[in-house]
Amino acid sequence: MPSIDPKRLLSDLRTLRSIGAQGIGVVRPAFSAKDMEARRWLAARFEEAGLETRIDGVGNVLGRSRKAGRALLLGSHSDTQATGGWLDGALGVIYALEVARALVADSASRDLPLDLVSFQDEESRFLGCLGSRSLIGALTPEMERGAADKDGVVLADALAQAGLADAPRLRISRERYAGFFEAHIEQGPTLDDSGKRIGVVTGIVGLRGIRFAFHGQQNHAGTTMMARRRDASAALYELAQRINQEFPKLAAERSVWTMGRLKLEPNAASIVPGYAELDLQFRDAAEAQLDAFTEAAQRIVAEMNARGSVRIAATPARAPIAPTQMDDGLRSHLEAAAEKHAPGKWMRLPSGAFHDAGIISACLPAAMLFIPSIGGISHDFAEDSREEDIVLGCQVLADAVAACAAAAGIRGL
Ligand code: HGY
Ligand code: MN
Ligand code: MN
Repeated sequence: MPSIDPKRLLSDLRTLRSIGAQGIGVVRPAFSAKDMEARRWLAARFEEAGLETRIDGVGNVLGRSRKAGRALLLGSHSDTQATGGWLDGALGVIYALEVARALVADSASRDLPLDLVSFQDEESRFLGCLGSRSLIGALTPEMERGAADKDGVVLADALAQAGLADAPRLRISRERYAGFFEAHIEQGPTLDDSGKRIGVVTGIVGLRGIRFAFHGQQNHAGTTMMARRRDASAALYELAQRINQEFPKLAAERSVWTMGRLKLEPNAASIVPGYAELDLQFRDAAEAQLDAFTEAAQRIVAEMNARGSVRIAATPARAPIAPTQMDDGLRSHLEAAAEKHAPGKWMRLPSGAFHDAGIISACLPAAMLFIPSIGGISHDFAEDSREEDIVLGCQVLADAVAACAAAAGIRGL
């Protein structure tokens, strides 16, 4: 079986971390200068590993094996949240690189065609999983036209700014790949709390976002009596309160919802806000549960609008992501490798975070491996994992990929 090189793995993870580093965290938002610098660095590493590599028209880095025949695809994303941890996405991209190098170094797997990818904008600066959607042909012109970041920068300008506007966009095909593996930090507490070292993902949550716009009347905070007000902020707080009262009655075991972004205009202490915005995001493993939350939110808005003082408009805040199940066949190779390298120290679990594997699974069989996040922290500079778990996870992935290729009759030529 192939053996990974722990020193090389950790060294490349640390080098990637240094591109966009801010203290212990990383700031490498999609299409930023640091993001593109990291993508060029990755492309050079993929080329060194013998792959024919391109950065495509939406910023995906795709390294294709020069060996003929069906292949396996491995990877994750290298863009980060605005306050990103050093491993979210980066772990899976560097694992893919290290697994490819380990397999080439092993006579039994030397000729296996492995393609590597770093997807673009998984973190939804413009559009969640933009790159993986593009690679499977699921990025529509309508989605692109409406895509803008929180500062109002539109996607087309970011593409031009990154020098990608004229680069061809790549597509992956079902015919070429027997499957896709993504390794990722868990980003939650389940593995860490249970003392497990490897997670094999059963399914990935779906997600929807609604943006509520509140249209009221700006006015003086001292002379405008309460009965005369059309206070956009008061309507926002009421809607948020009602969601926090009604959603728990509907929620399933792992349902979550977040109202992490709001805007008040003009955002001044002595002015009754005339305009406000609130973003609601909710997630669950079942489409029907997401429907129930959507209907409840729409009902609350209709009831509040019937009162007529502040007009509320609800629009999709982002492209939805459907819940997905991972492929049993690919999963079985991850489970066997986990049992070999971490007997009794692995578990099956659902993913509360969404991932590119959820998008790719519409086109290819997909499977995910998790390593523990210390304290379950992620999307925060403090995100971290134990070095021994980082090394173990990469070896488990290498074994699983080699076993999957053998089982799928992938030999390369
Ligand atoms: O939000 C997520 O689930 C992912 O980490 N972007
Ligand atoms: Mn991620
Ligand atoms: Mn993330």
